[in-house]
This record gives sequence, C-alpha cells and structure tokens, in this order.
Amino acid sequence: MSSEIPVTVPDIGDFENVDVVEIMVAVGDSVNEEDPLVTLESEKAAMDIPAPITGKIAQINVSVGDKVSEGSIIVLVTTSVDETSSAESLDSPTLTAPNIESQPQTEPQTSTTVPVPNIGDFDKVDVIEIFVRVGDTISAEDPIVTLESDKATMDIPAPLGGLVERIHVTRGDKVSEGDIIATIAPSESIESSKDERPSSDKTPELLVPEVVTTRPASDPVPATIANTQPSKAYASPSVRKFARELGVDINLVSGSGRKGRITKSDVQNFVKSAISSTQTKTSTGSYEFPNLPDIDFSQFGPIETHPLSKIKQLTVQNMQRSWLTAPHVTQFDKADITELEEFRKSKLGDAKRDNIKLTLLAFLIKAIVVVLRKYPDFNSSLSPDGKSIIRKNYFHIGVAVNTDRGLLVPVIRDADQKGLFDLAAEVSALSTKARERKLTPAEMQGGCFTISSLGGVGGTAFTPIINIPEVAILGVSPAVMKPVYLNDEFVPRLLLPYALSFDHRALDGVAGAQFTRHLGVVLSDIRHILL
Ligand code: CAO
Repeated sequence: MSSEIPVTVPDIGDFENVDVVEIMVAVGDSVNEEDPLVTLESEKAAMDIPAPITGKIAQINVSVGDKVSEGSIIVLVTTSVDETSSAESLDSPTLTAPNIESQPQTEPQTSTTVPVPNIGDFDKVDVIEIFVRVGDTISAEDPIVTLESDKATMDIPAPLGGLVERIHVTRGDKVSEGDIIATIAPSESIESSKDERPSSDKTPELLVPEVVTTRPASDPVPATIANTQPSKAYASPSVRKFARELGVDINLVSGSGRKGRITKSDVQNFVKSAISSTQTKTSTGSYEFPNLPDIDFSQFGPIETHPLSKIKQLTVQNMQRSWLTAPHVTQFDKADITELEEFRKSKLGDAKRDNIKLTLLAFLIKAIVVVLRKYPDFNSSLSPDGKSIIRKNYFHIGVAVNTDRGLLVPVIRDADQKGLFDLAAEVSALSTKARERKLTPAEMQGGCFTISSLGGVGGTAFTPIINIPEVAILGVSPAVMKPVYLNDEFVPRLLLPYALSFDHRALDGVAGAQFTRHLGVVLSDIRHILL
C-alpha cells in the first residue's frame, strides 16, 4: 500500500516569502531521503530543501519564481506504508537558514569575526568546502564555506565585504553555532593597507566575477577567459556537491538558470559534452600533443618565475584550445576610410557634448553587423559533433579589451539595434568596467563575433585567434595615410588595414575573401550601414 506525504518548507529561520529558484525533481522521479527537492533563495542565503523520506514524486506544488514560507507544501511524495511509518518517526526536514539578520550589517572600523549562524538543530556539522583564501577581497553575501549535516548542505555567506584576514577552519572540521569561521577586515582598512603597500607587492586578485564565455551551456570548455575564483560560481550547495562528486570544476560550468545560476542539468550537460568531445577526438583519430619538456632554465643563466594572473592562466588554455581546435585561415584587406574619418571628426563635437568618445570602433561594429547580415555563416557556431552549423539571428559583438590582468571580451548585445553614439558609449563603459574589474559574467557571454582592435596601439597587421565557439574574428590595425593611384594620379587616402581569421572547418577561403571585401566596401562608404 502507498500513501502521499506532503513535504513542506521547514523552519527556515526568520525568512518569509523566499524565492523558489530551482526545482531538482520531476513528477515520477524516485527520490531518496535527503535528496534535494528544491532550492530556495532569500536575499541573504541559498538553501536546499531535502526529501525527508524515500519515495516517488507524485506532485510538485511550486514553480520556479514562486515565493514560499515555512509550512508551504513543496511536493507530494508517494511512499510505501512501511516507509511512511518510519517517516512519521522522522522530524520534517528541519533545515534552518543561516540567521543572517543577527550578523553585523554595517562595516565596522575593526576586523570582524564571522561565526557560524543559527543553523537550526544541527551541531558539529562538517565543513566541506572553503571558498575564500587569506588575502581575498570579498563582498557581503559571498559564500565563505559550505557546511553539511546529515540532512542538508548550506553556504555561510559573508555578512560584510572586506579582506579575508584569517580562516579559522579547514575542510573536514566540525563546527557548531557560534564557532568562528573567518575574520574579515572591513573595506576601509583594505583601502588604507593598499595605500601603504609597496608597488612591488602582489595585490590579491579581486573576486569580481569575470567570466568571458560565448559558449552554449553545454560547451565543455570556457570559450575564452575566465576567472576561476571558486567562490563566484552561482550554484546551490547540492549542485556544488554534485559537481564535486563528478570531479567537475563548477567554475567552468555555464549557468542556464535565472541570473546565471548553475543547475544540476548544467553540470550533467557539461559532463556529457566533455565525454562526447573526448569520444569525437578518439573516433577522429586525433593524436595527443606531447607535453612541453620541463626545462630547468637556471642551468643556462639567472631566471625569475612570476605566477600568471588567473585570467592569463585561462588565456593560456583557451588560446591553445582555439588554436588546436579551429584550423585558422587569415585573410587580409584594407578599407579606404578617408570619408568615414572626415565624418567621424565632424561628429566629435556632438559626441563630446554627450560625453562620448567616438572612435573608429563604433563604426567597425556597425559595419560588421552589415557584413554579418550578408554572410550569416560568419554569425554562427559549429555544433560540437561538427555535423551542423548553428546560425544566430542576433548580433552580439565582442570587443577585446586589454587590461592589466590580461585580455577580456565584453559583449555589446544587439549591436544591430544601436546607433553609433550608443555603441561608442557602450564600448567605453564596458572597457572601463573591464579595467576596473567590474564586468559581470553576463556582460561577457553570448558573443557572436569578436573585434580585436590594436588601432590605438600600433603595428601594420596581425593574425587574431578565434574566440571559439565563434567562427571568426576581426583584427584591426592603425589606419595610415598612403598614396593611392586614382584617376591617373596618386592621391593621399587614409587606409585601414584589417585581418579576418576564420575557422576553415565552418567557412571556406572564398567566403573569407568576400567577407573582408564587403567590409571594405561598407567602411569606404558608410551609407551602406543604412541599407
Ligand atoms: N587607426 C587609427 N587610429 C585609431 C584606430 C585605428 N584603427 N583605432 C583607434 N584609433 C585611435 C582612436 O581614435 C583614439 O584616438 P584619440 O585618442 O586621438 O581619440 C586612440 O586611437 C586610442 O583609442 P582607444 O584604444 O582608446 O579606443 P578604441 O575605441 O579604438 O579601442 C579598446 C577601445 C577597448 C578596444 C582598446 O582600448 C583596447 O583595449 N585595445 C586592445 C585590444 C587588444 O588587446 N587586442 C589584441 C588581442 S590579440 O588578438
């Protein structure tokens, strides 16, 4: 005999009307006691509500986005009578959300110790993950550690932003309410300690989430540069645990949930893609590249070893991945931008009045959209199995930005719908954010095509590396005044050199030459932008 047991939201501390942000089960699923059913998220904490009994999901009473409070019914679980009777002897799930309200909300002048908040009836729970390191700069609400009892896992967030001065626990420790986890120095002391720091001192990397990725959620690898600081992946404790069990670095997984939250299926897709790409590799008979020999250069003379920033470390991986995955062809061309430049200069005053720096880049973005419309295969990605091409009916253009920590690629969304001034303002705002470490992951996702401009830097030509899974990238060099033979005489014209690197798996050489030539036509007469 079976019966249906309603599972309700347990005592979640002082929180009411908290959001349901993820539902991990479907009707018909078999669940074991303690399997997470849903994730709830208040302004201050995320928590999983586990199944109190083993059984089958008969009904789901909530949807993502619903607001629930203690006692709200989440699901009905069908269970056998035997299980019911044993379930009745169990308490309903008693997960208590961290009582954040009791923690300091304002930044004091002195360091603050962070204790384990009220975690309900639990005592001596395991510290299973530590997200911060001494010297890290964190924001209020960043998770510091994950605790796991036999009934629930929960993240303990920072009650205030600041510098992590000390971590009082290690993985595997058992903690109870009131035990000190970490000591945080408030932001003001960071500022003053920064001022005192000698310039040669290594500044700890800020924990601003910076993930440059244009890949679909299923892509096994970040397309380009990501900051893998562990505390920034937006995932519930159970999803983190699930990723850990599979050996997946959660920071490499793209979140498809609300606000970029990583769901269990994102982790599953990540693993599936990783497996299928390995299988593709094997089945196509590709070979392993030999590792670089580890040479002791000090035998030849004095050396210094400097660790790379996280972004640069990921650049190493991503550049190599792109270079080895996509057979690059680079097509060079030039555009006569004499008239464009005159027009740009005539608009500088108007732009300045609006506080906008109108550089060539805004025109390039606009022109690229026109050319992508004409040659849509450049606005696409290859499917991982190489059997289809996925055309994008939107125009999100990435712009490579040089920062002191490495290259970042913020994305201008829907560039086709924006005017020159808007594009110029957005480039300027995003590049400032990139340099100030304030870009969000969302601002670096979803790009279709990248422009890398060294026009303000120098050189005559370069061969950019494709930001896979995109299939092409434009590299732009400084425009130069040159004599051009026109109507039987040499006349000075401003020529813009550029190079298009494209993935020869997706595009052939004729297409590359047509693309670059049409770009030249559009830039030489920007009235084409209107067509
Ligand atoms: N030819 C001649 N002059 C150019 C030019 C070009 N192709 N492109 C830009 N300029 C000029 C600008 O008009 C500006 O002139 P003023 O200072 O007189 O106004 C000057 O060069 C500096 O421009 P900028 O770099 O500040 O602005 P931008 O909009 O051209 O570029 C950005 C913005 C973010 C792309 C750039 O600052 C940057 O970071 N570039 C480096 C990208 C990079 O590292 N790429 C290499 C990646 S390897 O594939």
